[in-house]
Amino acid sequence: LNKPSQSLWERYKAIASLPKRNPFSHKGTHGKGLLIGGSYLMPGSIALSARAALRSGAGLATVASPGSAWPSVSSHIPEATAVDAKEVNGMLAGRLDVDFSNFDAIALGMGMGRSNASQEIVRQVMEEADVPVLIDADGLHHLKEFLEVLKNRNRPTILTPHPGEMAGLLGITVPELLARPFERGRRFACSHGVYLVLKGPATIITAPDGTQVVESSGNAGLAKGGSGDVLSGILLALVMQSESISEALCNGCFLHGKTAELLTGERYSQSDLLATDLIEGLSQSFRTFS
Ligand code: B4P
Ligand code: MG
Repeated sequence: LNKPSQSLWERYKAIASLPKRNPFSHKGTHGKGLLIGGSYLMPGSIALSARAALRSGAGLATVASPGSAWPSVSSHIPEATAVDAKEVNGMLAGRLDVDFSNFDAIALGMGMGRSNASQEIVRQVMEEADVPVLIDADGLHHLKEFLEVLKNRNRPTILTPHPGEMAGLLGITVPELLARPFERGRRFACSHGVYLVLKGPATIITAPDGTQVVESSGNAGLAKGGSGDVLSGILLALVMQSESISEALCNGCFLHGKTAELLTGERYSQSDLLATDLIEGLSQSFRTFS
């Protein structure tokens, strides 16, 4: 590895690089995102991600989830469209009959479940989708089985693990990872050619060339189920609206964290903040920072 390049993401950088709305734009200008995940017993995750993507400026959010989960998903995000997907025991199964080239980016794995039958979809997306792909949550669990596929992709791949998921990808313990998170993250991102968003109170964003940026906004209000799903939706939207993947990832983590800070300084406390509050609070962040 060459000499590490590390920096902090700061408010002025976010203000300079957050996407601006063009008065002559249409929904295609801002990106059509495909979100793959959700299951009968876990419909909330993918709904949170889709709603966060649309609240972060995406032009269109299309959800591929089991039909049995769709009524619940759509009741939380009526603006989303759906594609038909096969399921077994309430979880995605087999291949998706979708033309991935109709989308500008894909987010995969939130609430998907860990059924072996769902693994085929993760492999299909990695092998066939010629657009940026973000993988989170159960998608990372499936990806562990065929990491070698990462090197064959010629479009950006973004992995967004929390330390538990990252330790799983590396086959080490969480304390081993957290003893050297920069070095471990950098080696993984460089050797697999991926963008890595290693989440935590200080999130480390590593590009495939080893460049690392630390984004440290946010607070323990985010330490609650669902906040990671919201981040995935924000990142999907910003990736579709930005020239630079690294900037999009830094800005997404910044918006996510700053929204928690704004909300817990006003209406909510760190104890009662919900992921859904975070999504609705995004409008305050956009008004403040862009
Ligand atoms: P999961 O079921 O995997 O948790 P999750 O659904 O991924 O939650 P979510 O998607 O909402 O949050 P995420 O962390 O992705 O958890 C299952 C098991 O995994 C747990 O029982 C545990 O054993 C293990 N696990 C989970 N988190 C772990 C961790 N951190 N270390 C070790 N094991 C873990 O995203 C949360 C978001 O909030 C991120 O953006 C993060 O940066 C932010 N955030 C969380 N706490 C924060 C804080 N104190 N300050 C600032 N930001 C914070
Ligand atoms: Mg998560």
